[in-house]
Amino acid sequence: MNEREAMARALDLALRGWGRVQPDPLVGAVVIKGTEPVGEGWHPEYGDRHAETVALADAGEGARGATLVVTLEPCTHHGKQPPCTDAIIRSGVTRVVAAMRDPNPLAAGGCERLREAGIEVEIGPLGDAAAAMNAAFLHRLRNPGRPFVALKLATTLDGRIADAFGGSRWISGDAARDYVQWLRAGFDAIAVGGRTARLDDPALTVRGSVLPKAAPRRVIFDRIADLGPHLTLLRTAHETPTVVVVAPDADRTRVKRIASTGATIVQAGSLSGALASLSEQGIGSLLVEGGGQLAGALLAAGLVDRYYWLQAPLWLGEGGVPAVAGLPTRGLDQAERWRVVERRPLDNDTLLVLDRR
Ligand code: AOF
Ligand code: ZN
Repeated sequence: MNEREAMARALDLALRGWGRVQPDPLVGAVVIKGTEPVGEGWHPEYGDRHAETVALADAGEGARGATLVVTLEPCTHHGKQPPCTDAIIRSGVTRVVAAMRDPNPLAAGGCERLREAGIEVEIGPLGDAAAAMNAAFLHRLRNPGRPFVALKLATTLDGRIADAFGGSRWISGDAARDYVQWLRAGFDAIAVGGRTARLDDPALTVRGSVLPKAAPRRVIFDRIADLGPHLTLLRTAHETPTVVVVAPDADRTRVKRIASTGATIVQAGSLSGALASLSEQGIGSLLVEGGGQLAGALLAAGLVDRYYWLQAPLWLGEGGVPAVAGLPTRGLDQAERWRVVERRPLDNDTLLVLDRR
């Protein structure tokens, strides 16, 4: 196993913390001696041990003279855990390879600290993959005023999310649905627009292989506050916290009826105002699952950071419901181009993960 392979392994290990570590980052680490892996670990849970200390403990005496390969620059601070740099220096590791620096000012500076102690440090291998994995963590440090917003849409080849007859449930296959369950676990909240809440009556709960440390909250964007208390999201608002975003001039009686289900009401005059309020309520990452109106409005306002596109191999034609509505017309020379982060087959469907440049 060379250092690059060790970093790829460390990234895989880091993902085992998905759903358990937010708002802290996913981190994985591998200790190699020559080309022999002698220890590995990951940050398993918010507040729990850091990846480096787990990997070093796994390596034991094997760490002496070895190389520590880790997906994030080791921390220097006393937080919920002691500084990883101290553990690394004690371990006898002589070289550290980190995929990226830690932009958290509280934890940063590990690189310098280790070099002062005579340890060789390299930063950078697979840095893009490490950054993509921790996009929400990085967003929070750069832009704490609004949540990291990801849009997830399962569409047909012709970009439809429902047929002309109201059917929208089974566009993608089982593997794509399992993936969405996994995806949800890593977000602070899952959102839909009011129309989708009324038509699909979704539960937006996590029912997959990862049990999130805290169940994601549910958010409904419904300016007109036209949500009946029988909707699943409102019926279960006492079990799983639910936020309803309404316009300041929404009908008072309707708003009261929604509030009486136990849902929290957020009044906002704009989408960016709504996101700022959600962020104040502790929602640092939001997965938006449609519908087309909400998706289009967020995209048009430049408020989507990441796009998870599940494309299913069928088409529904002109009468089908478009995945994204109301985007302004663009010429090719002006079109917003997104960066491909991941591309993966999920049985017959295709996952495409895109980031805004
Ligand atoms: C590492 N290795 O595995 C992780 C790091 O409160 P604490 O002590 O858990 O520190 C959290 C901060 O430390 C977090 O915001 C990030 O900057 C860094 N996380 N650092 O060396 C790890 N999870
Ligand atoms: Zn640490």
